[in-house]
Amino acid sequence: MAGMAGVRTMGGRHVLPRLLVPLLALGLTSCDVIGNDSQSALADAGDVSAVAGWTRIALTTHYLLVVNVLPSERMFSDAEMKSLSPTQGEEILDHGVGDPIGTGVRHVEAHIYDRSTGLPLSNIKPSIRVFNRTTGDHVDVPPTLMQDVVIGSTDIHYGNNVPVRGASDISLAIEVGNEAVTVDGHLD
Ligand SMILES: [Cu+2]
Repeated sequence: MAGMAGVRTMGGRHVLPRLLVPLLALGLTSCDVIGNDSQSALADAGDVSAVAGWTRIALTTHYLLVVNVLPSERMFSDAEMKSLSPTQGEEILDHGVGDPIGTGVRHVEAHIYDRSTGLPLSNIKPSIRVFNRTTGDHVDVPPTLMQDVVIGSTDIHYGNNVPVRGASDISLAIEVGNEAVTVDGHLD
């Protein structure tokens, strides 16, 4: 797992939430999707699902979403947090499922912010579905509430590990209440 630390940093994932306040201050009012491809330079490292990832930002009427597709990440239960004291991965906060990591598995997650307060939400149940436009398949992402074991509560978000093969164009459909948004991307 140590080799993945650099990938996470290169993906810029941990920087994005800090940009949210200035983004909101700019008064973004449309539903434009701002793409920010962050394909890793480590793409020759073998399993592409372990090195590629990207981020999208999207707006609905009431919510701002930061959506990430990342290499699979281990998700730890309360008991595992205590017994293992992990230094990398995600802490499960709602006793939800944490599906296994592995080859061909991606970590799909959505940080969902209330546009009126700028605060991340942790009391909702979004639905997250991955459509693979290349294969025609789709998979539902169990919306487990979690946070990075190092960053903590400022990283609070929903998602899970799900199998999504490489060499695919995908769409992520996310619903929060009766508001929905779709973001698109490619996985090598
Ligand atoms: Cu996550």
